[in-house]
Amino acid sequence: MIQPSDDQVRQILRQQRIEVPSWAFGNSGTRFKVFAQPGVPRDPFEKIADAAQVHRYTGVAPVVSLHIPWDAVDDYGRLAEHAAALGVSIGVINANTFQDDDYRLGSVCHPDPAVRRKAIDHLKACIEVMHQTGSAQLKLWFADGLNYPGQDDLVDRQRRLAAALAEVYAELADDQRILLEYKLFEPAFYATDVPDWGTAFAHTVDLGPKASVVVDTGHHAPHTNIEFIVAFLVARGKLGAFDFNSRFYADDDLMVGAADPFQLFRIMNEIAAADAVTPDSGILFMLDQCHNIEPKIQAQIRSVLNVQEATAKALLVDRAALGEAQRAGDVLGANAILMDAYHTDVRPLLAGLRMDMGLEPNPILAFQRSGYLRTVIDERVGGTAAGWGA
Ligand code: PSV
Ligand code: MN
Repeated sequence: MIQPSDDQVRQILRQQRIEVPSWAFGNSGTRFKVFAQPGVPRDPFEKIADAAQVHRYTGVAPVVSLHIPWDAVDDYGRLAEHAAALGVSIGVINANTFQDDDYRLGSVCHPDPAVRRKAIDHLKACIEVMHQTGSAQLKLWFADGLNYPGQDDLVDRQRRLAAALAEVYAELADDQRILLEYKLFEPAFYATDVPDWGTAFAHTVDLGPKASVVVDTGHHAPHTNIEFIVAFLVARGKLGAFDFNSRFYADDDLMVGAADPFQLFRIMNEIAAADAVTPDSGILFMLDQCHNIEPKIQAQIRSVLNVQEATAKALLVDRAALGEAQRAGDVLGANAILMDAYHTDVRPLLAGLRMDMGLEPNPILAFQRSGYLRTVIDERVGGTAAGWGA
C-alpha cells in the first residue's frame, strides 16, 4: 500500500462507517441481574432514535443493526423511513434462533428435523425483513452446541448446519450476503457447532462468494491472536464483518478498546495494511456490546471513538519504513515503527476532523450538554423498557 498523506488519512477516517447494534440501547445484564436504566427505549423506533444520537455526535455511525425478533415490527418500511428521517439507515439483520424453548438442543443443528425447519424458516423470514428494510446482510450466529460428550453426533450436526446454510444461501438476492459468526463457547459449554474461524471459513467457502465470516472480538480463547485471523480472512476475501467489543474473561461484551486498546490497534493495523478501512472494502465494522452498568448512548459514542482512534493510529503506521525494516530483518526497527504509530496521540487529529465535518470536537461532552437523556427520561414514561427477549 502507498503511504497516505495526512490529508488522505483524514479523508479515509471521514469515510469510515461504524455500525451500532439496536440491542445496545435496551436494558441488559448478566445471568445474575438486569439493571434497568431510566429513559431506555421501549420499542425499535426509540432504539433507532438513540442510535441516531451516536451518529449525530460522531458523524461516522449512520447505520443500525437489528435483531429479529427483538426488533420485530408490523411495518418495516415505516421503521426504515423513521431511520432515514433521523439521518441513519438500517443495516445488518441479525437472526435469532436461540430464545425459544424449542431451541434447547439447538436450532439448525437440532436432532429433530421439525425444529431445524422452524429455524430455517426464521432465517428465510429474516431475508424477507431485509427486502423490506433495504438491508443487504443477514448475520447468522447459532447458539447450537453440546454440553456433554456423547450428547449428539458432532459430524452429523455439521451436515445439518451445512444443509441449512445452503438452503438459506439459495434464497439470497444478488445483492444480499450471509455473514457467519463463530463463538468458542456459551451457551454450549462442551462443543459449539461453529466454534472458530476455521469452521466458519470452511462453511462460507462451501457456500460461495455471497458468504463470509464475522469476527466477534469477544468470541475467542484468551490470548488468541485475533489480528492473524483478520489478516488471513482479509487476504482470502472472506472477512465479512466485525462484531466489536472487548473482554477480560469470557464474552464480556464490554466497550471495544476498553480491555485491550493495543489489540484493537493491532487488528486495525491489519485492516489499514490491506487498505480495507473504507466501505468499498465490503467489510462491516459493527459494535456488538451491552452496557449493563454504564450509560448506554455515551458508551456507544465512546466505543465509536475507540474504533476511530485505533484506526487513525493504524493509518499513521509508516508502511514504507516498516516494509524496509521487515525486508532488512530489522526486528527492533520494525517493531518500533509500529509502536510509534500506536503511541501517537490522535485525539487532536480526530477533534480537528470533527470540526471540519461541522461537529463538536468532543462528542461525549456535546451529547451530555444536549440534554437528550433528560428529555427521553421525562418522555419515556409507561410501556415496557426494551431488553433481552423483548
Ligand atoms: C452472541 O454472543 C452474539 O455475539 C451474537 O452476535 C448475537 O447475535 C449477539 O451476541 C446478541 O447479543
Ligand atoms: Mn456477536
